Amino acid sequence: MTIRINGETDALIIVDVQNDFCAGGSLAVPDGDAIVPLVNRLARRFDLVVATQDWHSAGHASFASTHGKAPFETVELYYGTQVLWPDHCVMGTSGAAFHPRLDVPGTQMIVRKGFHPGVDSYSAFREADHRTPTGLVGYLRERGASRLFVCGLALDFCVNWTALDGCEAGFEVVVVDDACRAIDMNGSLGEAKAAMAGAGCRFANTGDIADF
Ligand code: VGL
Ligand code: ZN
Repeated sequence: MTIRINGETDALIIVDVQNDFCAGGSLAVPDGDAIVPLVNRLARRFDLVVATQDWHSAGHASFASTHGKAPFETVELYYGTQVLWPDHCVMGTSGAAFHPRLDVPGTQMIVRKGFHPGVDSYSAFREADHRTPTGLVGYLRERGASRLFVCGLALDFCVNWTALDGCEAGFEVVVVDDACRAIDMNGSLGEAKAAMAGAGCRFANTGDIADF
């Protein structure tokens, strides 16, 4: 399979390549840093590049500490079951900054998400209440994008939700597998891949992209 990038209609979405999700971070994704060189190269192949930043208020509802619970326990919030995480990506902190070796100067739009204190937002498109939009669907449509390539962290959470919402919004979605890493807790990676495949997302590796 060789995929040719179309500068007019393809967009790259780089999900949450931030310090707290990389080695030494509070919610480090195993081997997360390994994708950075691939993401840097990928970004140079696209005319339209969007990056997301997990960007939580202090005391966020997705933090275990907020509920006096342990990380990776769950809690019921008004929109459903929420996995509880170590405090991470608090807005303005170094943990929320992009990885220092992420070198994607052509990025045109940065979407921050998860800043409402009471609701999480894994997806680049809408918050976990499945209602509140980030505005990214409109942005991409206005910019003429019809196919989205998604890479980043973590494959089973923010990449997954972004890919699913992208499909639902009517975009063709290609998940760039080798430019992602997963948290993989309690089978979450297998479930995420099945959900993405079921929704019509395609999977590719960077090597499948022409002239990569
Ligand atoms: C993420 C857990 C909590 C992610 C963000 O970027 O996949 N995971 N917040
Ligand atoms: Zn988060």
